[in-house]
Amino acid sequence: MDINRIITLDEFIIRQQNEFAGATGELTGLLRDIGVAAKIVNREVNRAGLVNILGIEGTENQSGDVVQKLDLYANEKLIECLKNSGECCAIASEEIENFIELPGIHDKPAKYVVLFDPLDGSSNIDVNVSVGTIFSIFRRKSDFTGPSNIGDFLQTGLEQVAAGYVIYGTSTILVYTTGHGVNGFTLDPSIGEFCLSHRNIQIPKRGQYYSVNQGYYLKFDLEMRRYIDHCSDLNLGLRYIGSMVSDVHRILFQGGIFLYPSTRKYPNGKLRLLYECNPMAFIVEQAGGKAINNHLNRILEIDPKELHQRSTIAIGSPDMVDEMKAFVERYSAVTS
Ligand code: AMP
Ligand code: P6P
Repeated sequence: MDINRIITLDEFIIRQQNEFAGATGELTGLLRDIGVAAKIVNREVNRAGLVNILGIEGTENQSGDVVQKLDLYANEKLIECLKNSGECCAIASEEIENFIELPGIHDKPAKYVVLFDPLDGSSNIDVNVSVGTIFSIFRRKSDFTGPSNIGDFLQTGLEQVAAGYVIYGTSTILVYTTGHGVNGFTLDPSIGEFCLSHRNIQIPKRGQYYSVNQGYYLKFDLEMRRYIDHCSDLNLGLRYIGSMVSDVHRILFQGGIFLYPSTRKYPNGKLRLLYECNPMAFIVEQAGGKAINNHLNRILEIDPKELHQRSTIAIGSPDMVDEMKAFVERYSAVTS
C-alpha cells in the first residue's frame, strides 16, 4: 500500500474500531461526530473577523471568563453534533452550569457522556491568536435505562475512554487518544477532511521551553519560584500563549513543561480538572509525558468532587515534570 496514501480521520477511527471485537460502532460514531463539530467550529473561527461573531457576548461562564460570541457558537455546534450522534446521553461544558441530558435517538440508550471546553483560550480570539476545543469521553456509570446523573461525570481521568483537542491555528489539527497512543490529523480545507499527519506522537523527554504566566511569578509559592528560577538558570526559553491547548500542543511536539500553579486569585489553580486538565493529561501521558498537580498527585488519579472544579497543573516532558517534582519536595512545607 502506498505509505503516502491519505488516511482520513474517519478511516482511522473505523480501523481502530476493528481492533475491538464486539465493538458496536457507538464510540466510532461519537468520535466521527466530534470531528464534524470541529470542522464546523473551524469554519467560523477562520472567518470570525468577517462576520459579526467577534466581540463579547457580555455574559460570564463557569470560569468567570467573559464569554465571547464564538465561545457560544462553538458550544452550540458541539451540542448539536453530539445530539445528532445519538451516542451521547449527556454533556457538560465550561459554558454551562450543570450537565445536560441529550434525548436518545430511536429510543436507543446511549452509553457515553462528553465533557468539553468549546473554545479554550477565547481571550485570544479577537487578536487572531490560536484557540482550541478540548473534549473528554467517559462511559456512563448510571443505569442505561434511567437518566444520567452527576456521577457519570465525576470520574477520575483514568476512566476516560477518549480525549482530544482541536487547535485552530496556522492549520487546524485534531489530536486524540483512546488509550492506545496519540495521533494528530490536519484539516485539508481543499477536501474538507482531517488527514493523518502525526502518527503515534511521542513527547520528547525534555525541551528547551517552559510555559507559565511569568507575570504572576511573585504570586507563586516559593517552590514554584525556585523551579522557574532553575528553568532560567538552564537558559530555557519562555513560551506562553495564554491558551492551554496551544501551549501544551507545542510541548507535545517540541518538549517542555506547562505550569499553572496556585496563585492568590486561583489558590486551587485556574484550569478546570474535568475538561482541561484531565483530557490534556490523558493525551500527554499516552505520548510518554507526565501531568501532576502542585501536591504531586497524578492529575488522572484526582477524585473529582464537582463539575467545574479547578486544579493546579504541571504537564509535559517526563524528565522536566520529575525535576519540578524534586523542587516541590525540596522547598515546600506541605506536599500532600
Ligand atoms: P462501542 O461498542 O462502540 O461502544 O465500543 C466498545 C469499546 O471498544 C469502546 O469503549 C472502546 O474501548 C473500544 N472501541 C470501540 N471503537 C473504537 C474506536 N473507533 N477507537 C478506539 N477504541 C474503540
Ligand atoms: P492566564 C484561557 O482562558 C485559559 O483557561 C487557558 O487556556 C490558559 O492556559 C489560561 O486560561 C491562561 O490564564 O491567567 O495566564 O491568563
